[in-house]
Formats: sequence, C-alpha cells, structure tokens
Amino acid sequence: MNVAAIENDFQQKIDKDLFIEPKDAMPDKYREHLIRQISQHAHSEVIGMQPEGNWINRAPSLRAKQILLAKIQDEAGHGLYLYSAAETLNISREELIAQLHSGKAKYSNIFNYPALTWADIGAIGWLVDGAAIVNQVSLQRTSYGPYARAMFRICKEESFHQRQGYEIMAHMMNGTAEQKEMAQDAMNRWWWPSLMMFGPHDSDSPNSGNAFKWKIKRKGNDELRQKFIDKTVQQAEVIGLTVPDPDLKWNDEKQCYDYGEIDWDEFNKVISGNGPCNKQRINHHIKYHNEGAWVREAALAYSQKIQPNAI
Ligand code: BYC
Repeated sequence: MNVAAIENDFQQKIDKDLFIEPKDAMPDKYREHLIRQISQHAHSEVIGMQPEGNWINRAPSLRAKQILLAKIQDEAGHGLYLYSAAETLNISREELIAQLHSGKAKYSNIFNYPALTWADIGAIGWLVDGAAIVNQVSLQRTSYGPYARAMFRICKEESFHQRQGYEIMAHMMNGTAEQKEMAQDAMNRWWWPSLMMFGPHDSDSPNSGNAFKWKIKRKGNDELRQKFIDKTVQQAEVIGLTVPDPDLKWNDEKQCYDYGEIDWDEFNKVISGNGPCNKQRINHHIKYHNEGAWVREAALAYSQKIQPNAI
C-alpha cells in the first residue's frame, strides 16, 4: 500500500471510532504525536512522585503515611503502564528517559512547584489528581488502544487519590486556626498551576488540530479546564476554602463559572525549564536513574539466563 492509501485506511478506522493497535499501519506523524504525549504523561507520573515522596517521613500519622505510600506507589505503576504503551510505538525506554534528561521531553508543569507543608499533600491529591482525572477520563476514549486501556486502570486509582487529598483538606479545615490557614495557603499556591495543567487555551494549542483529527483528544483544553473548575469550586465551598480568584463568578446564562486570566508567562517559564523546582526534579531523576543502573543490568542478565532467546 502506498502512503496515501495507508493514511486513507487509517483515517477511515478513526472515523468509525475503531481503536488503532500497535501492529496497524499508521502515519508517522500520528506515531510521533502519541510518543510525545504518552511519554510526557509517563514522565509526569514518575516525576510527580518527588514532591509527595518528600513527605513520607513527615506524615502526621501511621494511617496518613500508609495512604501516602500507597498513592505514590500507584503513580509509579501509572508510569510503568504508560512507558509500556509508548514502547508499543517502537521507541525504547532508554530513548524515552534520555529525552526526559535532555529536556527534549516535557512533563507536567505542576510538578515544578515545591510541597512546603502537609496541606500541600492534600492539595496535590485533591486539585492535581482531580485535574488529572478530568483529563484522563476523556483519554479513556482516545484512539490508540494501549493508551486508552492504560487510562481505565489509572482513572480508578486516581479517584482514590483525589478523595484522599480532599479528606486531608477537609480534616484540616475542621481543625485549629493554624491548620485552616495552612490549608488555605496550600489552596492559594496550587489553584492556578492546577488550571495550567490542562494546557494553553485551545486557540494557542498547536497540537490540538491533529489531536482532534485523529481522536487522540476528545475534548479541548478549555472544555476540560472548565469542567474541573465547576466541580472543584463547589467542593471548596463545602469545606470552607476560598478559591484565590477575585474574578470567579457563576454565570447563570452559560451555567458555569467565569474565571480570571491565567498567567501564561508563568506557565511558559515553568514548561521551558525555569520553574521553581525544574532543575531539582531532573537532577534527582538523573541521580537515581544512574544509581539504579546495576538493577537494570542484573534484571537483564537474569532474564537472558532464564530465557536466552527472549531478546
Ligand atoms: N505541562 O498543543 P498543546 C498526575 C505543552 S500526572 C507541561 O495544547 P497537547 C500525577 C505541550 O506538551 C498527569 N507542558 O499540547 C502524577 C506542548 O508542548 P510540546 C499528567 C504542557 O499535548 C503524580 C505545548 O505545551 N497528565 O496526574 O495537545 C502525582 C502546547 O500545548 C502542559 C497528562 O500528561 C502542561 N500542563 O495538550 C500526582 C495528560 N500543557 O509537547 C498526580 C496527558 C501543555 O509540543 N496529556 N504543555 O513541546 C494531555 O492530555 C495533553 O498532552 C495536554 C496538552 C492536555 C497536557
């Protein structure tokens, strides 16, 4: 089949809402687009373990520590499903990690902010995982089969993550004046970066055109952001937190909240490597990746010993 025929056949499958599977013919640009997005998603899950990992030893109770450990372990699992999904597109794990270390591959803006207090762990679970679920539920219907299937399990786990974060915030808002202040401070610092997680406005989103044509994206950045705002503002009100946006206002006609302008300069600064913790996050990853080289070598040697023809 020539290139035009392959592309035609491929687009017909997409238009019929069929999943594209690893061995199906696909345009190079579709493959590249998916490698970019899935690998960035995988890197986000793994780098996202750092701000939370910082609090394992300082969790305020054994219960809180067990929950946090389980959550962080889930994030590692999400990273693994996603790296595996990306590898089905004919790229090796080594290449994906090299792209992260060189700065060629991005990861979510949100993980370049520090987790300063225990309330930040609540805010990460509630707001960051909450934003991630809204985006990922829509990705369950993305056109690439392995990515969509990874999303099913990830979404189930993220919903537990979101609830544990909300529980921490609700607990603190029921506590002393100092605890309430700490929860509000975390809300103030994580709200805007959480809105940025959905990416630039659709009109400034260079990847959205192809993403819609190929049904990688089913909903736009702005529609998902709005959905997140509408459900989260109500949750904040229930526990007495104030959303740090003076322009936030219910719009009766549109039946959704109007919200203030997002600081896109800050977003661009953070995603181009100049946020508060970018260097720390990457240096940490490089250090432990290098220190873990012997584990990868040993695992490879073992698998070759028990299955000499496997590789
Ligand atoms: N951060 O054309 P656009 C988690 C980049 S982890 C950084 O709209 P697209 C968790 C974008 O890559 C969940 N960069 O892009 C883990 C592009 O640059 P490149 C993470 C961003 O791809 C541990 C440029 O801006 N979720 O939940 O159509 C603990 C223009 O954007 C961001 C995912 O990764 C950003 N926020 O749409 C706790 C979801 N936004 O690549 C929790 C999967 C945009 O051309 N990804 N950029 O150089 C997606 O759904 C889409 O990639 C996005 C962006 C909606 C994020």
